[in-house]
Amino acid sequence: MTEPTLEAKGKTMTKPLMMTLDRYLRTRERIGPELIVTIESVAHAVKRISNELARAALKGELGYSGTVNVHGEEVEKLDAWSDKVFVDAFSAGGPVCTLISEEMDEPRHLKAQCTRDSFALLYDPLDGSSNTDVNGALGTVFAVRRRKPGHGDSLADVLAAGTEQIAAGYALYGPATMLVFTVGDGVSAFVLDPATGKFMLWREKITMPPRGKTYAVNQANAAKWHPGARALVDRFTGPKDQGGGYSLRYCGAFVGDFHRCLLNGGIFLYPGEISSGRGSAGKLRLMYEVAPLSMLAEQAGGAGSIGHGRALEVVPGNIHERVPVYIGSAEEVALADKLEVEGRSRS
Ligand code: AHM
Ligand code: MG
Repeated sequence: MTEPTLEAKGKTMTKPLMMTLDRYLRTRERIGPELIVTIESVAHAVKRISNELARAALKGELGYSGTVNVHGEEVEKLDAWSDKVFVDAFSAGGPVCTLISEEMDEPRHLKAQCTRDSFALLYDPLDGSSNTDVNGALGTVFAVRRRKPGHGDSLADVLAAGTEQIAAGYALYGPATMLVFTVGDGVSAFVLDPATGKFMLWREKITMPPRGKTYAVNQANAAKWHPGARALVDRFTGPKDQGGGYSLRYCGAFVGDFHRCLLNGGIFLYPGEISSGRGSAGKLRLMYEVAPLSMLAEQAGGAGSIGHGRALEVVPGNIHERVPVYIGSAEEVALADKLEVEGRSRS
């Protein structure tokens, strides 16, 4: 008996485009030499992290490091290790002169690399790190911003709306390692070929379906949300003929849940908590989680919102600022804004 093909099982196959990341970067007019070096360094770091994750259990690298980060979260050994991979990749030269990481309290200034055309790299080295010990989905998120000449130690130029990002992307460490990014002219996705160690172009100009069939949220927190956020989820779980009939998909890694939305449509949300005592802050960080993925969402025809407006227009007060997030297909995100799920607590 012959094995049924994927097509015979009703799945669509996307043929890889057979172009290496190196070649792709050099054939895009929009990507200047500084940005090429920056994206290649991100790809190099991602490759190292991907290799390490594959062996981490055997090398005894799972579990906590024993320290707590700026967010009060226990740091996994692999969080700290992945952060160091980024620091190593960017400290050896290149156009990036400022590193801002989820794992570092303060920015790291690489003063020797400050030139007229230098960049800040903002990143979450290992997103979804509670999944490390259970071999679940993990990610890396990054964004590139241009630094103003003569900025010195001031961060004023970096603390700007997400519309100032010149590139943003993520890596997803799943069954395959993927690198997905935008430089402002559409979204491209690459797959790491483990046999050659090269990232190969898989898809470009990715379009997010305008509406999906799934929503992703940690529903166990529902009692702490604004009533508007609960109304949104009630809509998704209600009858199909009243806009419901959705399925719940939540993997515990923002990147993994966002990737599903990017390819299949739907929405990811992490609402603010009105009982937090800090207003409706949300959990996810604006500068290296929400803003980068919002740029990707918009570039693919989707949207990213803080519950009553475009996430890319939020001007951060500090590098680790948290915001509520509603991100994914345009229709579901517009519905969230219509229901004003965050009760306009920031305005
Ligand atoms: P992390 O960057 O420290 O891993 O935290 C962010 C993660 C997201 O990837 C994920 O969507 C969310 O936190 C899960 O949080 P929760 O466990 O509260 O559902
Ligand atoms: Mg994260």
